[in-house]
Amino acid sequence: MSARKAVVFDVGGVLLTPAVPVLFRQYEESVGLPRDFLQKTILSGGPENVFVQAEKGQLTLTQMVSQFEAECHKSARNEGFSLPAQFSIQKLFKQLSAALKVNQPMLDAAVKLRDHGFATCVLTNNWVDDSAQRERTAQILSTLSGHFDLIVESCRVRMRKPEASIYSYTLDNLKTKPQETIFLDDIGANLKVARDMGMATIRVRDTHEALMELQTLSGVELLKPEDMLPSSCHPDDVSHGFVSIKPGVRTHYVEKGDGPPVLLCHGFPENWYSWRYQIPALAEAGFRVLALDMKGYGESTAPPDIEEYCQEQICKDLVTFMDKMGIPQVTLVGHDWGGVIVWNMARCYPERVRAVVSLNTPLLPAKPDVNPLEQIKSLPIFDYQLYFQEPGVAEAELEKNLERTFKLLFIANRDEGPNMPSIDTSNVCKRGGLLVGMPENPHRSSMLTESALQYYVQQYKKSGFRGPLNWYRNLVTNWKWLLSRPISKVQVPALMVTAANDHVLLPAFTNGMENLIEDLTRAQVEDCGHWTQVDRPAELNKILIPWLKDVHKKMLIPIKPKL
Ligand code: CPU
Repeated sequence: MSARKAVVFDVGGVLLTPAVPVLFRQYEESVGLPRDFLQKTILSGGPENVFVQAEKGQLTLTQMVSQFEAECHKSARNEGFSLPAQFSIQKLFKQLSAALKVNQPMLDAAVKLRDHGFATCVLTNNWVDDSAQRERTAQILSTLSGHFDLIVESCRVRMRKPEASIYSYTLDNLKTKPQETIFLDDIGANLKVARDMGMATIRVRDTHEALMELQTLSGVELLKPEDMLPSSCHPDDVSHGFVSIKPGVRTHYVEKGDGPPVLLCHGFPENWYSWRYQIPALAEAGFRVLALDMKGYGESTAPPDIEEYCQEQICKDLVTFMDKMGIPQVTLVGHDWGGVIVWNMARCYPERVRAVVSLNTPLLPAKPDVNPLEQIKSLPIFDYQLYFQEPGVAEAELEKNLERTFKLLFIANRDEGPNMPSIDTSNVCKRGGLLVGMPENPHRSSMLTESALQYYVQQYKKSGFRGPLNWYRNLVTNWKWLLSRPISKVQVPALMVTAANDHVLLPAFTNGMENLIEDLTRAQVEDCGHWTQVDRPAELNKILIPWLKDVHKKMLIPIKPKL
C-alpha cells in the first residue's frame, strides 16, 4: 500500500503537450531566429521579467505579449541583427494556443488516481488570458477543472513555481503532507523545490515513462488502457435544473457542456445517473448534454395515474420541456424505454428531432392486427411485463429492499456466476415475483460502485416504483396511439446500437429495421449486457461521439432573418 495520498500535476508539458519550450524552438526555426533567442530574451529580463510578472498576475497576457515583443526587438538590436518581417509574438502565442492539446493518457491517469482515492491537483504557472485565444484557454481549464480536486493558477494566488510558498499553499489546500505527495513537472527547477520539501517528484519528458514512475509511486495500475473507465460525474458536481411541465408535474435534468443539444433518456428502472460516463465525454466533445430524470423517476414528478405514462403523454411532455427550454430541435439518445421514446419522437415529432440514437431498443413495425399483450404472451422472456401489469404487486416486491433490488438487477454478464445469478425474466408470474429465488444478500456487480448503488437507492426512496412500472401499463394505449399516426419511414438520421448479450432486448429484434428507416447506421457493443451505458462506457462513447459529430457536421448554418 502506497503512503502517497495526493498527486500534483503541472500543465504545460505534463497535462498538455507539447511543452512550451518545444513550441518556442519550432517558432524560432520557422522564422529563422537563432536557437534559444526567445528563452535568452526572457532571461535577460532578470528575476522580475515579463513572464514572471504575468505569472504572478501583475500583467495580463496581452500586456506581457506587447512588452515581450519590444524586448525581442531590443535584444536583436543588441545582438546586431533585426527581426524578420513576419516576426510576431502575438502570432507565436496564437500558434501556441492552437498547438496545445490535452495529454489524454496523463489525464486518464489523473482520473484513475482520483477514482482510487488520491486527492489530485493542477499546479500551473499561468497568466490571466485576455487574448483573442482566451476561449481555447477557457476550454482547457474547464476540461481540467472537472477532473481534479483543486486547481492552483499562479496568477490567481500571486505566487509562482519555484517559490516554496506556492507549494505550501497547495499542500495546505489539499490537506496533505509533502511526504504523502507526488509532484509532476517538466521543469527541473520546479521539481527541486518540491523534492527538497520531501515530495516524490517525476520529471516528465516522455509520457509513458512518467506514467511508469507514477504507477510505481502510487501503487495504482495506470498503464492498462483496456480497463480505463471514462470519467464519471458526481451528482453534487453537475448543474441540476427543473422545468414545470404543467401544474404539479416537473422534469428534473442535469446539464453539461455547450453546443448542439443532446437529450439523454434513460430506461427502467434507472435515472439520469445511468448516463454518468457519457455526460462528461459528450460535453467535452462539444455538445450541450441534457440528461433527464424521466417521468416517475428520481427528482422528476411521479404522478400516480397510469395514463400519465402513456407514450403520447410522455412525448407531449418532452415537447413541452423543449419549448420551455427554448430548444427547437434536439438529438435524442435513449436506452431501453428511453429508446421507445426516441423512436416515437422520430415518428410523431420529426420536426423537433435532429437525429436519434437508440441503445438496445429496436424500432418495431406497427402491426394493426397484433395486440401487444398477446405478442408479449408469446415471448417467454417478456413474462415479467405481464407480472408488472397489476398495480401494486411489483411495486411491493421491488420496493421491499431497494439495495437488494438494485444489486440483483444491475449486473454485468461478466459477473454472472454462482455468486451472482442473473435474473430470469421468464416464468415470473409462475414464480410469483421477479426476485423470487434470488439471494437475500447478493454481491454488488463490478460495474456498480458502492456510492452509485447508494445513489439509486436514495433516489428511489422518494417515489418508488409506481411511476416507473406505469410505463408498462399502457401497452395497448400506446399501440392504438401509434396506429392512429401517419406511418412513414423514419426520415431523421438514426443510430441503432445493439448490446450483444442483452437477454431482454436481443440484437435479433433489430433485424429488418433498414426497411423502416431511411438513414440507419448500426453498431454493436460486444461483451455487453442490458445496462449498456455503465457496462461498456468507453466502447459506447467511442461509438456515440464520432457518429454525433458526423451528424452535426452536416447541420445547416441557420440563416439570420433580417430585421
Ligand atoms: C427486466 C426485468 C426487470 C427489471 C429490468 C429488466 N426494460 C431489464 C429490462 C427492463 C424493459 O423491460 N424494457 C422494455 C422497453 C420497451 C420494450 C420492451 C422492453
